[in-house]
Amino acid sequence: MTNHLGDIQNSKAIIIFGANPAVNHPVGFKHILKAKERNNATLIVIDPRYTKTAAKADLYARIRPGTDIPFMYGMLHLIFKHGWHDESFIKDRVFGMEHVIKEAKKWTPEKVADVTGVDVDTLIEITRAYATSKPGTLIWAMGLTQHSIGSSNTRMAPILQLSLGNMGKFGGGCNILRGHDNVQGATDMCCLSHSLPGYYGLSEGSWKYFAHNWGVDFKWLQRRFDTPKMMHTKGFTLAKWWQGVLREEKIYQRTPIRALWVQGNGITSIAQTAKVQQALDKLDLLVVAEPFANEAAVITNKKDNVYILPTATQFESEGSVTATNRTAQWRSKVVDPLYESKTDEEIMFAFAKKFGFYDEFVRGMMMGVRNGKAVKVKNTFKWPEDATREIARIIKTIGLTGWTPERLKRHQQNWHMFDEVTLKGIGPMKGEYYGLPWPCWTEDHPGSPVLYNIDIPVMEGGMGFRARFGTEYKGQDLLAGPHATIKGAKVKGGYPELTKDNIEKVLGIKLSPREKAIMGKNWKVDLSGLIAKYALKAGVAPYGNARARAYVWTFPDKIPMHREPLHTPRYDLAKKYPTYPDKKNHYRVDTKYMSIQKTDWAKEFPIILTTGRLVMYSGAGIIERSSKYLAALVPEMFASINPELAYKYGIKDGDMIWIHSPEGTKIKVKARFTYAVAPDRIFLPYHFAGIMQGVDMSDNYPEGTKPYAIGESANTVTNYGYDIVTQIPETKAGLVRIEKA
Ligand SMILES: Nc1nc2c(c(=O)[nH]1)N[C@H]1C(S)=C(S)[C@@H](COP(=O)(O)OP(=O)(O)OC[C@H]3O[C@@H](n4cnc5c(=O)[nH]c(N)nc54)[C@H](O)[C@@H]3O)O[C@H]1N2
Ligand SMILES: Nc1nc2c(c(=O)[nH]1)N[C@H]1C(S)=C(S)[C@@H](COP(=O)(O)OP(=O)(O)OC[C@H]3O[C@@H](n4cnc5c(=O)[nH]c(N)nc54)[C@H](O)[C@@H]3O)O[C@H]1N2
Ligand SMILES: [Mo]
Repeated sequence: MTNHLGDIQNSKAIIIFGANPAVNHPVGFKHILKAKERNNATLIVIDPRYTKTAAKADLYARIRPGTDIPFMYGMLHLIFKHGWHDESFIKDRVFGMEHVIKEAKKWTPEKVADVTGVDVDTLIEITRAYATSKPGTLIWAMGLTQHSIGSSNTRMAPILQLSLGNMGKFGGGCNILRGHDNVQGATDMCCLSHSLPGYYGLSEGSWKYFAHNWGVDFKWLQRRFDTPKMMHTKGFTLAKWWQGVLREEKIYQRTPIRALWVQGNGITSIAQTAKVQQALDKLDLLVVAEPFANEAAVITNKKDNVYILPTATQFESEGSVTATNRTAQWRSKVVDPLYESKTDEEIMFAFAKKFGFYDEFVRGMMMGVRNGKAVKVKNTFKWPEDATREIARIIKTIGLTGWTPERLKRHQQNWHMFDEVTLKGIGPMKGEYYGLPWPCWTEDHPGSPVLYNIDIPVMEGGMGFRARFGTEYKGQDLLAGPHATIKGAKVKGGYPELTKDNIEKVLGIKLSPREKAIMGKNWKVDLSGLIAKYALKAGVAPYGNARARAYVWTFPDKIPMHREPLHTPRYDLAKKYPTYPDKKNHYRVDTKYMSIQKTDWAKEFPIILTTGRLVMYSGAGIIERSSKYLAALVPEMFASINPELAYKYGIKDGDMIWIHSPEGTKIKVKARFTYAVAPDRIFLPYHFAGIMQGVDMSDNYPEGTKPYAIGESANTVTNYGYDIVTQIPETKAGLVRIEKA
């Protein structure tokens, strides 16, 4: 999120692509409703389904899944044609918009209507309403990301905002509504397979920075890997770990995956559940550390070496968590862990002890900084405070230096002393923003509630775009133009990211020999804190002030391009807008694109499948299905189906139907009539598990753990397909065939 939920109350227009906050973020949705009521904001919803969010919208477009890029190009076509764009913003703060303008010219409203299914008048009406009411905020969530072109979608939306000058503005920005409690924190800590915490890459330099900060020998870290090269190689992702076991597609590591340790994932939430089941069966060892009876252990027929470790919940543990808008919250324990359950950290510590690396695992929490170097400063640690201190000490990239446990606890104790729209502190909290939204550059910095805002000083949360990719590309300036000076900054216009070598020149200062001796190489690894200190003194952010890149020379598509889903109902369009060639070694496994799309699947599987969420269930659903009261609200798995489509197949409301996927898998679920979905598509919630392709797995639940509701998993029939950059599964745009059961 570049802005935050309260800030949406400053918006004059709100456009939502592929998110259903009325259901999935009902508390946050109140800010959107307030913007409507108090600010007379126009609410626009783009969704293949008429959702509860759409029901509150002024304008709604029923888009075909996977065609948001054409829709947004259609908007840009009109924006540039009518001169609704922000010329000076683009000139000073954007790189490569001319390439986008060229592509947008091709997307006439008629062409967009053909591809997206949204009629010309609706596109025009939506574009005019959005482009002429500023500031406008753009919201998205899983409807944009869960596609083979998900990463292009997530570039396209900011480009739309950049064209209108809506970035770095109160009431503007891209507000991506995140998922789980603390999912932003989990991402920031990089519970991911291709980066270190804080988005530091896998280069030797990054590993050495962490080795130094953890007080461990780099060589020791290197020896944890099969070969030194593997240390710099992306790992498997959650989306396709099972291919590491099954190896039906070529994998790029010496040995297959033989053990799976699950700590906080439902497993049936992963696409290709039938393959997941096969992989689980084939494992040597399966461990789930869980508060509930994780259905990974239920859908497998594996009879030995399956362990369920009772794990405490968030209410039985303490520490900092990060909210969707980059703010930190301190959370206190409500009760001690119940029965024999242990907290997540206790389990991890026990694991580290058993495998002989406990000392290395915890040493980072006993380190501090002396003379710009990380050194061991004590012999014991205090959980969780010292974990938070370790994070604050190391993570410069996103500016977590200011997140000390003491500050976070003060915010927790003063919840009532902050304004909900500005996040500004009142009384004892004056001068700080609630939750110290990152970047929070130093212990004196108040946090940054709205990213990339150059209209306020850096000491009040201002900054430009990060100068991450050098100062120029093929002779063109990548730094911000002369009119994009951050308010109050000593440095005019754009400037590069600060390093030990350039800081004196860029800021016009003179460092003492001692300062030079203790300063880190650049702002990302400067443990001395001097770079941040001098940057703030000069009124600039340490990471530079550059142009946002609309054109990215390192990506598969330099500007976002429409590519049809792998399983498209419009085979004619797949010829015109083909997917990528198959990709070798995509997170250690060959991944199919064109070899899937070359078949006209729609002939046999003519119905579009999209999946998503219900308000009373979450994720894989085991938590809520274990509650008698919540399970009673939706006791059975179902498919939302338009009566007109159902009629064609002789299906009545409440009938059981089989849904078949191109993968050869099938599920048996109840048909539920609704006009929310169009007659060419069905919708499945993905919160059920416990029944696999018609087979009831009830006997596999350990005694007393069977939830009140079980059902087929939607992911048994979601289609094969993965994003070209992130590998997120294409669970929002597939094809199926249905029949009456
Ligand atoms: N009650 C509840 N709340 C939750 C969760 C939950 O499971 N239950 N999960 C949490 C998590 S982890 C997350 S990530 C968030 C997700 O929050 P959302 O992204 O809002 O969740 P979804 O319902 O999966 O998808 C949103 C919408 O995208 C639409 N959509 C599908 N395909 C497309 C497309 O191609 N284009 C467009 N424009 N729209 C499309 C769907 O019809 C759906 O209405 O919710 C969080 N909140
Ligand atoms: N078809 C389809 N599939 C999807 C999606 C979709 O829209 N459509 N959405 C995707 C998205 S965005 C997401 S985020 C995933 C979500 O999918 P999951 O990550 O599987 O979501 P949850 O069911 O919330 O899983 C969390 C698990 O952690 C356990 N747990 C809860 N608290 C704790 C704790 O404190 N410690 C430990 N160790 N465990 C705990 C819960 O019991 C639960 O089993 O699903 C993805 N899958
Ligand atoms: Mo999510």
